[in-house]
Amino acid sequence: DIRERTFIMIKPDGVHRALVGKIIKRFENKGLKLVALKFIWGKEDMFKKHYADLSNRKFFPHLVKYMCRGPVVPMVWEGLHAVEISRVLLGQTCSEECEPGTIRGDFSIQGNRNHPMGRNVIHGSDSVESAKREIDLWFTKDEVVDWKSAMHTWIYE
Ligand code: DAT
Ligand code: MG
Repeated sequence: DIRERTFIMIKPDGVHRALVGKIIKRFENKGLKLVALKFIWGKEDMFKKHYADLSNRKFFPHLVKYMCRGPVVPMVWEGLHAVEISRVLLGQTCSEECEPGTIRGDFSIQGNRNHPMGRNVIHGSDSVESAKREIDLWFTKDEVVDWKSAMHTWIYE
């Protein structure tokens, strides 16, 4: 589905480390299309909802606190298999195990199987269903823009 959408969020460490432009460029380079973006300092209750499926994990309060530590950049990107392709661009959850060439592999250092930790720069939806839920949580209908890129016919045949 070339209209598939995924929810991506640059985390507070990505913002503080001035990686916003570099990260956005990677999604643009791939051929994904930006359909929504904002710059906000997220509130605790939003991150509790966002990470609701992890709420019974021991690291949950730590994770929510980290996400509240600074501004974030929530975005929606659209394109063929956007969810899966974006997860590949991101790399694994654990930064130490990420391939170079991925966002987490290139821009973050700490985190292994035993201690995944939080400072992994970016969030990306793990399924089409969670993408829909996350997009609805962070954006109103009006904030997600339907448009056709001038490059469309040179990215898809
Ligand atoms: P991902 O962000 O790759 O989708 P996830 O949804 O399983 O990973 O977890 C959300 C975030 O929580 C992840 O980016 C880092 C943190 N995290 C995950 N597992 C953890 C753990 N066992 N200990 C500490 N932090 C963890
Ligand atoms: Mg996840």
